[in-house]
Amino acid sequence: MRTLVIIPTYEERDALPRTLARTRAAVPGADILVVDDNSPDGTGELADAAAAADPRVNVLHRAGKEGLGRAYVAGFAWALGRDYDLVVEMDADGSHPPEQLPLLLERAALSDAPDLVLGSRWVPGGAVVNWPGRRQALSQGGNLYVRLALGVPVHDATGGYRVYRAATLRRLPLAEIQSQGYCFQVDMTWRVHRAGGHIVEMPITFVERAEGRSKMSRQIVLEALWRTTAWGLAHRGRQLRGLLTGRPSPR
Ligand SMILES: Nc1nc2c(ncn2[C@@H]2O[C@H](COP(=O)(O)OP(=O)(O)OP(=O)(O)O)[C@@H](O)[C@H]2O)c(=O)[nH]1
Ligand SMILES: [Mg+2]
Repeated sequence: MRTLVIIPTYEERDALPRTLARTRAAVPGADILVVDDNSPDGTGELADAAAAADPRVNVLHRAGKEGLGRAYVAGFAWALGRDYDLVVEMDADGSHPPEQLPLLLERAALSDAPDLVLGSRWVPGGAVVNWPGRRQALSQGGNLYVRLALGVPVHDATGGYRVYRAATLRRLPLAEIQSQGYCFQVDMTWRVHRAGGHIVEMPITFVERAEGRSKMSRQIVLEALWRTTAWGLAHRGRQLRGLLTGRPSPR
C-alpha cells in the first residue's frame, strides 16, 4: 500500500527533526509531507533541508497560519493528486509516537478495508502520558459530548493520529470543510461516519510534547463546542423530522 504521512507544522523547529527521523525509521516505505504555514521560527526551511537530503520527504509551504484544518485539507489535496492508497495524519510534536504507526497501517490494510483507522487514547489499551488531569478531563468530556450530540460511535473523535483510505477521502467534499482547530478531527470523523464509512479504533499512547509550545487555545475549544452543538442540533432535528414523517433519516 502506498502511504503518505502528513505532518502539519507551525513553529516546530525543535521537535520536527526527531519526528522525521523516527517516522523514517518506523515506516521506511512511507512518504512524508510536511505542511508548514510559514512558521516564523524557520520550521519550513528545516523541512526543506530534510527534503533535499531525503527523496521520501516533501514539503508544502503555505502563506500563513490558517489552522490545522486548512493545513490538512491542503495536504489531502496534495495526496489525492498522487497515487497513494493510505493517508496518515500525525502531529509533529512527538505526541503521536511514529513507532505505533506500523500497527495502525497493518490494521488499515486488513481485508475489512476500514475507511478510517483512529488512533484512540480512550479505548482499552490506549493511554496518555504526562497530561494534567485538566487536559484529560477536557478530552474525555469533549468526546462524550461528541458521542451524545452526533451519535458517532467512537471514543476518540478528536484525536489526530489516524489513517484514511485515499479512496474514502476522494469521495468526501473536502473543499466544504470550515473547521479550523481540532474540531476538524471531529468534522472528518463525522463525515466518514455519515457517508456510511467503516471506522475502527486502535489503542495508542499519546505523549505530551516535550519541546515547543501547544497551539491549543480557548478559541479552538470554543470552535469545537459551537460547531459540534450546531451539527448536533441539525442532526437531531433531521432525526426528529424523520420520525414524525415516518421517513427515518440516514445517520
Ligand atoms: N500547518 C499548520 N500546522 C499547525 C497549525 N496549528 C497547529 N499545527 C500543528 O498541528 C499539530 C498539532 O498541534 P498542537 O500545537 O500540538 O496542538 P494540539 O496537539 O491540539 O495541542 P497539544 O496537545 O496541547 O499539543 C502540530 O504538529 C502543530 O505544529 C496551523 O495553523 N498550521
Ligand atoms: Mg500536540
